Amino acid sequence: MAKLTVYGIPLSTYVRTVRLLLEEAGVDYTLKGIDIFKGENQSPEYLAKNPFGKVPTLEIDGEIIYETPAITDYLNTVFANHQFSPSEPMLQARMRQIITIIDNYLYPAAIGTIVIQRLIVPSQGGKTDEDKVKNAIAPAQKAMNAIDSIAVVSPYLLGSQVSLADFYLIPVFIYLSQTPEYEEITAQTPKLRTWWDTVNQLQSVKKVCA
Ligand SMILES: N[C@@H](CCC(=O)N[C@@H](CS)C(=O)NCC(=O)O)C(=O)O
Repeated sequence: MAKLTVYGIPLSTYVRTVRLLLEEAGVDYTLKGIDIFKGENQSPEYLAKNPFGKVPTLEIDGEIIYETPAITDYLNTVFANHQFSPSEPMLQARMRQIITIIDNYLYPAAIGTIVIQRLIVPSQGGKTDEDKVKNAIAPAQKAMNAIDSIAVVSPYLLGSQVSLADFYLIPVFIYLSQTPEYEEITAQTPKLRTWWDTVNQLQSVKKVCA
């Protein structure tokens, strides 16, 4: 049996993406805490595994994989027989499109700015930068609208089977839905609101994102 270790902080959206896949696939793994708020991701030991100091990193039987798309592709192939990616080429392209939209456009605005400013900065005694939040609303809305327009939502993003795209978007919704900007950002994405009502009931989501 392969020995899997996921390095990262349970609060990280990308760590949650990997853990959602592992939970849905029923794969045993160990979560080894790397606290990015305490700078543990910049220790020489961790940088030797992941030179960019990001979480997650996966260790499997002594091999190291970092970057979430590489980790999720590997796990989906080896442990899930590709069940988390649609076989139909157009749906596969839609899945890649959604993941790339999240990485490049949604995450920086929604998590990197709004969630950090609204939830993390005050929790550490700082003051929310309202201008940063205001300026991030339109880019977050644009990304959300783009995802809504290509998602199938029946009931998962690409149809009846949960996919890697769901594992990427769920952690973003978990945090964004706790901010006052959530209503405005999802005002024009009725499909994604319906999707969210379904996926936040999954046992894996309750376990990983609690
Ligand atoms: N491109 C990376 C991004 C991972 C990432 O940004 N992780 C964040 C936590 S959600 C992180 O490690 N932040 C710590 C830092 O930037 O110092 C991936 O796909 O795994």
